[in-house]
Parts: sequence; structure tokens; C-alpha cells
Amino acid sequence: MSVVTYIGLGSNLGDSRKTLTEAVAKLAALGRVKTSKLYQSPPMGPQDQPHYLNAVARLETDLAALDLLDELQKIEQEAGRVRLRHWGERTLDLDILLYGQEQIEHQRLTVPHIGLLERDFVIMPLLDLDKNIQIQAQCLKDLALAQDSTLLVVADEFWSAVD
Ligand code: ROI
Repeated sequence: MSVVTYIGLGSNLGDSRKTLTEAVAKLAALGRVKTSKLYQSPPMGPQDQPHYLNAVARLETDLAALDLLDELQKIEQEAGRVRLRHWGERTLDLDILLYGQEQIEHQRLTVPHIGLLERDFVIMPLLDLDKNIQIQAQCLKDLALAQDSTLLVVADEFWSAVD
């Protein structure tokens, strides 16, 4: 039985666009993938770090949540993931934002992702993929953050297509 999951992608070290494109290609091996637009966003956390590129992938997969987490961590490692400091710059971050309608409280995984409702760099790409998406009965498009967002779109939803 396949589940609709949403994966947050972020990078602000190295060739971020290439890193994110390669990550999406690897996600495609785990199920059917569709990507949001690609955004540039100012860092949340220490301000003396580069802007991030952010996007969200909708993934329909047969993987159980923790197996999906294992696969995402593998992809992060393959990207040569570097994390210089807490809330600091990183080569590649892949976060499970939503996993079907499930609420998961596990030592390794909390779903919906903590902080989701405070992060426009997650909310805007989620809305690209489903403009009526709700989280715990909250319509994301009604959030003030969604209405006031000044995120910069750097590419349309086909940014990850490889030829
Ligand atoms: N800030 C932005 N803009 N985008 C991210 O993906 C991101 N990821 C993080 C922290 C350090 C919280 N800040 C971020 O993990």
C-alpha cells in the first residue's frame, strides 16, 4: 500500500542546485516523485551563512516511515553531507515533513516535522504541490506566513528534470 509523503529538501553548501537535483533523482527510485518550485530563502538560524535553496518533493512510496528515513539518510551521506554547526550550513538536508495522515513520535522521527508551521521555505513549496493541503485541520494557505511570504522563486517545478 503506497503512502503519500512530503520530503523537505534544503542546501546551502557547495553546488546546492546540483545537489538537490541529484537528490530528487534518487528519490525517484523510492516511488513516484513530483517536485515543487525551487526557492531561495534567507537562513533561519545564524545569519552569517549563505542563503538556502529549498524545495519539497511529493513522494508516493511503499516504504515504511523508518525505512524511508534510512533511505533519506543514505542519500544525505552520498551527497557528502557536511554540517558545520547546529542550525548552521549544510550540504543536504532531507526531512520527512508528512507521512500520509500519520502522527509519528519516535526517537528518530517526529511527523509532522517540528517547526513546519513556522517555516515559509517549507510551507510555500508544500502549497505548490497541493494548494489545499491541511495539517492537523489547519489549511496552510490561510497561515499569515503563507500570505506574507517574500521567498524568491528561482525555478519552476521542472527544475529537477534531467535530460
Ligand atoms: N534555513 C533555511 N532558509 N532553509 C533551510 O532549509 C534551513 N534548514 C535548517 C536551518 C539551519 C534551521 N535553517 C534553514 O536546518
